[in-house]
Amino acid sequence: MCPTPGARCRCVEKPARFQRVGATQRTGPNILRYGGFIFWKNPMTVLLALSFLACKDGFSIEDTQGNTASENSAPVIERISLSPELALTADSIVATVVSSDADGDSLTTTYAWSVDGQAAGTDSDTLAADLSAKGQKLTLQVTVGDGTESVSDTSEPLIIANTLPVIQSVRIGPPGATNRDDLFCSLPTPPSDADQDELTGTIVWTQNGIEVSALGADQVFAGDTILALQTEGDDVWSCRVTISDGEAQVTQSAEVTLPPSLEVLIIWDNAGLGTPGLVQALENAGLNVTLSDTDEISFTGKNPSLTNFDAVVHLNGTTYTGVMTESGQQALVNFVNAGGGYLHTEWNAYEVAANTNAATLASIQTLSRVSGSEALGHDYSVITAHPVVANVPTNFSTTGYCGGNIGVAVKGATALATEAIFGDAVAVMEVGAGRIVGFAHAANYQNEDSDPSEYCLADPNLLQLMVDSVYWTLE
Ligand SMILES: [Ca+2]
Ligand SMILES: [Ca+2]
Ligand SMILES: [Ca+2]
Repeated sequence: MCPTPGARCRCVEKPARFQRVGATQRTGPNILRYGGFIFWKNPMTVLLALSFLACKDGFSIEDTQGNTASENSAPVIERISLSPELALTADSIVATVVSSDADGDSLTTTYAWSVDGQAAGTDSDTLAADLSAKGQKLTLQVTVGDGTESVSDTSEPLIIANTLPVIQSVRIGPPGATNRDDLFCSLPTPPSDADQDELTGTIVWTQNGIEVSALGADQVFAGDTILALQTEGDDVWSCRVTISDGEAQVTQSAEVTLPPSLEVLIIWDNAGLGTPGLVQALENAGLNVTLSDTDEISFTGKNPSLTNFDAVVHLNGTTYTGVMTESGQQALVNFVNAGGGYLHTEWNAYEVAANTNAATLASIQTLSRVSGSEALGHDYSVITAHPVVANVPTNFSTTGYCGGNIGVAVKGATALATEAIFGDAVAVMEVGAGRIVGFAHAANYQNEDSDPSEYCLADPNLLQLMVDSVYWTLE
């Protein structure tokens, strides 16, 4: 309005300091309506006309005495945006407000957040993360004032989205697992969810890329076990854990490659009788077992070659009638000196004592001979703590026929167990880089007419001793 009623008024440019930043040159009429400068002669016309006089931005009404009107332009809220656009439970929400004032007035902004329609009580451009959670709807009402007038506007609603569960890591243990170990898949840190959603999960094992079920415990959060009997040397095992919060799921895997199985050669006295049971026991313990091409008497060191074997089990029971070839004996001695494992049974001591042709074999025998024995049932006692005897009772009896050597451990060997008739019945010795375990029992001797349940090699404690012996020789 004209500051002096009835006076002549016009629109004049405001002093530059009041203009909006960015205003440059203004051209054209300064009057918003009725363009051009206006002088009014008729007072009635002036009054009527002045009620319509409005100046463009940056111009104010001034009368001919230089008095200016106090007309205010209200601030304008141009934009309210909330970020992040994909907001999660753990996010603080930040508002960006763009507002302006045609008069260049300094502006104050106030904020009123609401969460699901309830005032959040925060007058700040930031809503703290703990004031909102998954699924809640946020709006922000902004009020901008220029000291004279204020205007309000409300943001578009923002709904807090689901946060994925978190799996920190998946692990397969134990460290350095072999095919003798149960494999255990676990989450060292429990899975979490920022929304506190209830979590469910699955574990899927694959063996060389093929899905298999665990035979052990099946608890995603407590861990899942694959039993050693399900594993083989060179296996690649993968454990894939999937955790769901009901809306979305995450997956993480661990993988382990088992070392090759150890290779064991059985040089047999009889490939039947108790030998298949021994093969089975060794294989169940994770060993790869090969039978020699011939019986032990005919073993030459080339049927087969020992090159690819980690350990040799030498059964010399029913074949007491002959001594292994000299080249076979020498191959075994070389094998042990080079670090191979060697298990021998009787009648090695008998042949060494009775036959000069067995002289080469003598250097890898742990027992000397006084006499021999044939009996049904034997009573063993562990006398020295050792890995070889760690998994059998301190005292145990066998019920089958185990003919055997009566004697004592040779110089340099350590007796681990005795038997009531045999004397020293299990003895260990290290030769060169190799390890030897000798047994007084005579493998398949005396079993040709036995019921299979009476085979010496059917005895579970003797089989356990032989399995543990193979592993000890290869530690
Ligand atoms: Ca203003
Ligand atoms: Ca969630
Ligand atoms: Ca023999």
